[in-house]
Amino acid sequence: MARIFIISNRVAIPGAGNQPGGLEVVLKATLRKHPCVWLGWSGEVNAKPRTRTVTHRSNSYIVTDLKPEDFDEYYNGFANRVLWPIFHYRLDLAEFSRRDLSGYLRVNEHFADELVKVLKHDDIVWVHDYHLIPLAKALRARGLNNRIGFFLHIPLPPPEILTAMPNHERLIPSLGDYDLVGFQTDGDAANFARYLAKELGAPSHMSLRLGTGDHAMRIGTFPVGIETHPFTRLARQAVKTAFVKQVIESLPGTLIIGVDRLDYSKGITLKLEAYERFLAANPQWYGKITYLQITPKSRSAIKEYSEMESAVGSAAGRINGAYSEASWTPVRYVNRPYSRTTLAGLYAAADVGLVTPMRDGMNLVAKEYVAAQDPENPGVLILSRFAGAADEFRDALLVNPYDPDAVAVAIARAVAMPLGERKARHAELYAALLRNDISKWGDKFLKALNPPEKKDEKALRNFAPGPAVPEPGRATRQ
Ligand code: GDG
Repeated sequence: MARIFIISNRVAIPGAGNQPGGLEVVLKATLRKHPCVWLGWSGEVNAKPRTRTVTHRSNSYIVTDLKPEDFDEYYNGFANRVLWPIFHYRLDLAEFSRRDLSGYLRVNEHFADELVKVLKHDDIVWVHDYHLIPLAKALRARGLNNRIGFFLHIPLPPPEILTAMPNHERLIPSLGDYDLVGFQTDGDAANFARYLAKELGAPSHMSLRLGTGDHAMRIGTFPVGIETHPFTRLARQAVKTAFVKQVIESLPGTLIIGVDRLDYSKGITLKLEAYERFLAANPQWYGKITYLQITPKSRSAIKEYSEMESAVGSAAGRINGAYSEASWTPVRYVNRPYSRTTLAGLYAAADVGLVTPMRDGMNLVAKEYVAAQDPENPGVLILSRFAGAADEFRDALLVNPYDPDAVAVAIARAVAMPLGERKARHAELYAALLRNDISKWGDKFLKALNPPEKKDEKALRNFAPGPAVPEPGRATRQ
């Protein structure tokens, strides 16, 4: 049987104390169902990099170290100072350097070297995320003819933004070396198709020839989800644990929860500003409401992230300075991670889930919040229209995160929403969760990547083609 190779920047080895993040959550079901080999960076930086293999149940984990210059140029540099901001529509934060780009390409070559040592001809390769865009090209250059798929977890901006990235013409077309390129939303897929049409003249039925092999590249939409029922069960249990009970008892009254990695894409300071405006306009809530913001640190070595840490801390301090009483703290800002069980319990206890990223590929926190609610007395989800999840969650209170006044109004509406409306909205949101349960996601992608005969087109969700947008078809490389 063909083995499945998962390739991503970081590898979440079970029990190794990994940092929280969406990738681990979405791959869990695939790793449980199929024997997989997961290859990526160990998280260690070494002048003399080592590669090692760990086995856990039926899966193997191959992890390789990065050299100090690779860590600077590939990870902190091109991936997180160029691709992350630009793909999140933040051209203003991008800092391009040729040195970082060559570090990025070098690490992709290194991953390809490690892979060719272990790949067999019929293995299926599934590459994840923006760190590894040119990996298929590097593998094809080494003569590999395997099925190789790519899934982008973050948004893909329109060509008007993407083409402002220096050397985009070197990088983006290299996606043509994959057999299948998957996106979170139809909008992201359409942006890619528009890029291909504008920059490479791809005609509407994608007869475009890209790359060097004889593979065909197709585009599909595969929105990620969560394990809905297990998360609901976890939340039911979690509210009964001593720690969650203790936290909830210390937060009397109405509870608003936000859970975001410390990242500028998540819009945390604007969210605090919205809450501040809600407080200013609604004195009847003084002493009766708490906003708990859980924000584990991430990428602290990058300047924008350490600056954000102090900006978020001082916004929380400003609100507490202005509104606190001896008996009431309006914002509780926690800068550390919690266990998944604790998170589930806190979601369940919260009356409002406040999820307002300025741009997000999907946003699993929004999905976890909905899964954790008691259907007989559910909380209200306030969701940014710029999160991928907004495509499926039409029954959330959708907001523009750039407009703190509007978000403040949505908070006021959420905390006063009658039970009947809360139940009706929650039922729709829960049904949407089940439609895209993560247990089906990996299989959908893998089936589309490696179709039994020619039934592959059916496994792809169509995206709405706009003008000059090619339909999802085949692009053959010469
Ligand atoms: C990327 C894309 C896309 C957060 N704090 C803690 C913790 N978390 C968990 C959450 C959730 C996950 O991390 C975060 O997922 P998101 O989807 O919200 O965001 P990213 O990490 O930016 O993920 C995103 C995702 O990939 C999947 O494709 O949705 O758009 O940016 O599961 O619960 N987990 C624990 N403690 C914490 O303190 N245990």
